[in-house]
Amino acid sequence: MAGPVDRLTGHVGPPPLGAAGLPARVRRVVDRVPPPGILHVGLGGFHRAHQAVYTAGAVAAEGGDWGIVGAAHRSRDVVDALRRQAGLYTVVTVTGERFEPEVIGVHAATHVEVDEPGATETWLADPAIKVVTLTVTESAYATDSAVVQRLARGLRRRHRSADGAPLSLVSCDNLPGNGRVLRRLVTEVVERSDWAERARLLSWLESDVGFPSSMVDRVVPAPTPALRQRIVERCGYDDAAAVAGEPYSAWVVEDDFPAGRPAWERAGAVLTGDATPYEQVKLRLVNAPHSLIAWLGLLDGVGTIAEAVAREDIEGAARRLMKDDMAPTLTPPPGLDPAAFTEVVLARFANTALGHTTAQVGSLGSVKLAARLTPALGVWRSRGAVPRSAALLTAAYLLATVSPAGEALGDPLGPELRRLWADSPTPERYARAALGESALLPQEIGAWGEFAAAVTELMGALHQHGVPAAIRAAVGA
Ligand code: CS2
Repeated sequence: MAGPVDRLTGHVGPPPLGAAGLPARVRRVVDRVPPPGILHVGLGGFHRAHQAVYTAGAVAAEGGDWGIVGAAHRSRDVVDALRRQAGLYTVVTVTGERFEPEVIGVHAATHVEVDEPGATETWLADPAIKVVTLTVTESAYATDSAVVQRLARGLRRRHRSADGAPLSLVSCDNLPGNGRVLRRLVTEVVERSDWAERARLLSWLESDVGFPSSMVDRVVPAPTPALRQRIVERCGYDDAAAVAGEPYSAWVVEDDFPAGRPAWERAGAVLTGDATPYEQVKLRLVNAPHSLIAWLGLLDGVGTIAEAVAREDIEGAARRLMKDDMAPTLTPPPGLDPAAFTEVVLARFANTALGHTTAQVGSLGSVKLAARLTPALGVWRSRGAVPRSAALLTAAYLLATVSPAGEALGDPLGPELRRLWADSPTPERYARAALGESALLPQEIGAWGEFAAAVTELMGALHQHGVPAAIRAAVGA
């Protein structure tokens, strides 16, 4: 089938994915979209290149009614595309040399929450749904967040109408103990409600609803028009829901699924009793250096993570953060050697085909620091030693957030930091005020004098002498 005709030029565009058969070089992972069994909240690129790929692999290996109902919050593009493309979309694995497209088809239904209010809750109450997965970003984990409120209302409906059929909610966001956090938040919403059945609902949540924690890992940048164009060229069709990701992918999930789950282990996931050691390694040895690279890069006007980590000084700073300040705070899972993993991570960040922007990784800074840095700071404080690379990370965050690029980073703490910056006579005073007066760090860490002194010193170096000099100052050179 030919694609749309351009009204001005008469040029026939590429057909949309799914209109004609797939080219021989593009593999389709599952032949048929399975009936719904999973509700996913947050239909972004990461979900499409991660959990959906594992589910497609699981269904391809073992079958099962594990189609995904995808709920997008606001954005219509992906929902429109998936509807047009009968649930199909392309995931491309990319490196400098590789461009490997695969077609995923596991989304049985999709909706946009702001257009169909109540749809997510209706699905949550449907006994066909046995698993809910979530990628809603770190900032949605709060009792007053729309996501958590919606989940609580949906669970209430399920408890009433589906005879309380058991299910599990799996957080796939980068937060320590994400499942436990989610359980606590949902429980708090119910406790604070005036719902008559509150007590029964709470005991049902306790006995019949699983909140497994999970560690997710794959670098998946926001898709670009260039990717879409490349797919037209390489695959011969247009795919408005396509996404690209790195070859590396990992998912470790606590095996707490009272109503069953897809055979994700057949697609490479690890099912475990306790995801904590994996989560800690992920946050401290992947996400923390990612943030450092992003903010140092942003401060020097470097556009992508790959370009930033190609700079010897920035790569060295990231390696020291991992080796000196993060690895010594970890009890890694059996078989994981932090030194070897560090090199794997740095090589992943060097992937030039990803085009992952420093602005994307640098966004939502205060929320990310709370998950990536604060727990390790607690360890160092109790040991009475100052982690200098962690202080550099904090200073880089504080300066990037008030830099000209900072406003676009969407950090909830941004406006307050910009106010403190404007009110402070020197960068050093700003650093002190940010640590002492803002909600960036827990009080005891904000009040930790030696750490504050290191951040203040490195803030001064960053501001007066620039990134390379501050990196040298962090190692005391
Ligand atoms: C990144 C993560 O944007 C960010 O904050 O650090 O999205 C990172 O790419 C993934 O967690 C990698 O698994």
